Amino acid sequence: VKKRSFHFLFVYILVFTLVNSACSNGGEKAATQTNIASPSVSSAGEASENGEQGKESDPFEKFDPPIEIHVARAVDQAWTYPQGDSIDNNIWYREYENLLGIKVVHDWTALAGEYNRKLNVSIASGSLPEVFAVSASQLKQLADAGQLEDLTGAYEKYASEHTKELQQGDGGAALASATFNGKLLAIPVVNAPFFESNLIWVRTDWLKKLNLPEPKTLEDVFRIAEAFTKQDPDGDQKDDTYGIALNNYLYGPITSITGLANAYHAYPQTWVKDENGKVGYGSLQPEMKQMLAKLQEMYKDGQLDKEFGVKDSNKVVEEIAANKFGVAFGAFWNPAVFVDAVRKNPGMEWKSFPVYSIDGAPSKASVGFSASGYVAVRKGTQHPEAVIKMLNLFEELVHGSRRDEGQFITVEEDGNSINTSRLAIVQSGVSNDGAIQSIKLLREAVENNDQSLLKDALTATDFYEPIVEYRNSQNIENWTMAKQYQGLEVLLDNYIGDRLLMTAFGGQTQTTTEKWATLDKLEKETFTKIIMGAVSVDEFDAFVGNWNKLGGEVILREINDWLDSQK
Ligand SMILES: [Ca+2]
Repeated sequence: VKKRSFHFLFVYILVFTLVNSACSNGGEKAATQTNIASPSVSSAGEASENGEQGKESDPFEKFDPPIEIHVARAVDQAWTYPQGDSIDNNIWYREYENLLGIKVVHDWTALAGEYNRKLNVSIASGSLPEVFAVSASQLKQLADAGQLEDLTGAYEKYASEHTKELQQGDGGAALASATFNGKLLAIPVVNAPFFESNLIWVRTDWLKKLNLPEPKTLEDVFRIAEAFTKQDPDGDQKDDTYGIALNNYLYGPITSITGLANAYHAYPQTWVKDENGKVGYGSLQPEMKQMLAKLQEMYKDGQLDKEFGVKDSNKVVEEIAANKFGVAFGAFWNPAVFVDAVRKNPGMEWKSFPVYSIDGAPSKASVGFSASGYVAVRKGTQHPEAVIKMLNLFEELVHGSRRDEGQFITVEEDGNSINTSRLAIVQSGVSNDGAIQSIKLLREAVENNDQSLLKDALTATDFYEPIVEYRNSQNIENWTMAKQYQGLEVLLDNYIGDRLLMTAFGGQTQTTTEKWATLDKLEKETFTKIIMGAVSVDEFDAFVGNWNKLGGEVILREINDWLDSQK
């Protein structure tokens, strides 16, 4: 059951382990620039529509005679292959050759943990392969050095309509992040940060017990947290429950403070653009201070666990199972971590609500960037369009009309499920628009009791049966998926359009690499001390100054310079 509940995440996240691992040099932060258009791409679309190129190009046009493409790639020792296959000879490479006339040649492969170091050696020695995965910072470095092929023309000419739709389903932010001085210098691996939005999860069985209505405002949520602390919602006549569950990491998808910050219009751990287009750091916003003051007040009143500062999210989840908490801010998929608690405590029930705002102005959900990595092409490569064709093929076989779950995504062999989609050289995901469209189709299918309405859904199709079954039988086996779906509906009804605040930058600058660990520690330690009342709320102002002094100011300058270079 657990495996199944996470399957949804697999589909749109774990497929990209390859490229992700290639760019996780210290964990590049993900982010977006919602209001930076992609000039090259949008003007490109117009040009081809106007028939500038004459006739339409075939996105799958086969190279004749066949060509060789020299690639570098990250592999993992834990990967398994269908009988007879290998990293050098697999279903994707054969399809590239048969359908597209592209023969893949490995210049080198490296274990995922070694890939970045090895690529940096290739960059330094001027011996780049033709096609390779890069992180945002490697992309910037190579772009500055003029070592990358301009893919603008190849993308205009060969990207299929389907590919373009998927690539631009985030408003164009991912493509813009791969565009320097109007030139598209890499293919972004897009994903849907839409799914990261924090919701308010509430134990509705406790609401019933205390005769409280479901929350409709943030004030209601605070009242509920107080009642859950003081009115013995678990009925054991002991003062042993708290309001809101928090963990010592403060952020993340489970028992996080991000949702509450969003309620105050604060966007911690996010690069936020101001009205002049300059990027600032959301954790420094004055609204953050107000939110921390509220948490300090709740802590003082016994509504937060006195020891949250030493408990990680696993520990907090255990305590949820021990009936300690009835409110938590977290992602739509949190039922996957609550389900063990529900099994242990028959009658425990959770429901998600949108993050209501402190002042009536609609809250926004702050989320990460829509590109998690990039595939680049060395300058001078004879056929840069090969990567576009390989991308078209991936989108077609994994997210398109030729979707082939049993061959190009996973292969079942001897009772084992073998991931084959990760073997593709160019991969990408479903972006926000595609994800949102899929949930709309899912809702239509569920409401009409008609599975055929799922038709073109790119994600979420796994949800249909468990939701319907849960409605019929209330079986715990389907609880997780049914409750996640309830969360997805809240996302759909609240966090689309301008209520989704994607971080404005997804890269890592020189100073981020050097100073981020220090700055992040300073942030979390200060905020934890404020919440616990160990220091005054005004310590926040000193923190802002220190953060800037210890490297933050330099990082913000670097980010703004970087973004300026992409206009
Ligand atoms: Ca109690």
